[in-house]
Amino acid sequence: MKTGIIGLPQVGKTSLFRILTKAHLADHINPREAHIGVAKVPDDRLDRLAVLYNPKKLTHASVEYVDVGAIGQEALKESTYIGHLRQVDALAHVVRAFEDPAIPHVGEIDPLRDIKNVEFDLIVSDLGQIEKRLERLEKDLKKMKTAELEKEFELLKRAKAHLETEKPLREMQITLEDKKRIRGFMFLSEKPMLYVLNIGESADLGKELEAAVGKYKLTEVASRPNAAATAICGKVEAELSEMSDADAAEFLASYGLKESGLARLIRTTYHLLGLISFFTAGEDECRAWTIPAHTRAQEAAGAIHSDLEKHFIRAETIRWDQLLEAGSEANARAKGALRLEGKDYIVLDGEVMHIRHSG
Ligand SMILES: Nc1nc2c(ncn2[C@@H]2O[C@H](COP(=O)(O)OP(=O)(O)OP(=O)(O)O)[C@@H](O)[C@H]2O)c(=O)[nH]1
Ligand SMILES: [Mg+2]
Repeated sequence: MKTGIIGLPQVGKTSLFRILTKAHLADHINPREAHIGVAKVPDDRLDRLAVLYNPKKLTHASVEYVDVGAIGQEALKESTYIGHLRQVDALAHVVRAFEDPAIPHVGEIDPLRDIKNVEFDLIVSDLGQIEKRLERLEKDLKKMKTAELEKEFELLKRAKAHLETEKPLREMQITLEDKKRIRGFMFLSEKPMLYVLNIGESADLGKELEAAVGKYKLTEVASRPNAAATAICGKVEAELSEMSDADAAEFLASYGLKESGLARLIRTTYHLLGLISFFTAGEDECRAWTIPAHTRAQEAAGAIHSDLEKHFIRAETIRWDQLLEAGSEANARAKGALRLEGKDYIVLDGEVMHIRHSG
């Protein structure tokens, strides 16, 4: 699962990418080149399971981020730029809210205006693609009418009308079947969107971060379908990422923060992508596995290994906190807290599973 970091020039995209992925990029990187990196998904539940098992290896879930460079009508006409963006599953739009006269910005600090402008660029790009395809389809339909081509034609006409009202495709009502039909186009405005407000430093950062989405009037855009908003302070996060865990905790507390904005941002991305985690726990390894919400147990087993899916018999499962409460698997089993579930069981976020198989 990949998330593309987009935004206007000089809003803090690359800074965010560096701290998210702890990538040590060279100082003189080419801003027009895409950078790809992996971020660990912080998970307190897994950390606590690891305390119980003391495993040789601890593996968190991860999400990939791509820093594609500044967005704009021109950039969106470049095939490599748009190619990178099409590949991603979600977009994180970094919006500048920090004041700094030394760093240029298009006019006053106005996150909502920037959001509308970037949204508009995405819409224009999708419209261009749809218009081209519709022209082609019209010609093809004159030669030969098939039910599938007609359906695609109708759907694209509807998408075009929707975009012409300046609304992104992620807000269009669409059946699952139609969603599959247009998947191949990888429309930009269809991707789930996380707005990331990059706010300035302040003594009361904890409160400022909480209040930022409301303060910059993003509550409405963030409540739309397939969208969310979160705030970070890039400057503080950059300092945090250089510290030891103990120093970081003290630093966070001094700002009135419980966790880093980054941890929250990664988790929000994860949820926006419709992903959940289940765990496997043992003395060798404690590990988080990523699956889409509403996944059946048998398919979930496939996230670990395809053989486990093929030879699936049952899943032994328990919620992470129930396992911790029981103190050990043996205790949990004795208490009857360990359940045996079949292949159609819908796995829940935070369950610990053992897959029984005949492989
Ligand atoms: N004051 C302040 N400056 C920041 C913050 N985040 C980034 N900057 C500065 O803004 C400048 C641009 O940061 P980048 O992370 O390179 O921004 P970008 O969006 O990747 O820029 P382009 O790729 O050129 O579009 C740098 O000088 C950063 O140090 C912040 O939170 N506060
Ligand atoms: Mg950059």
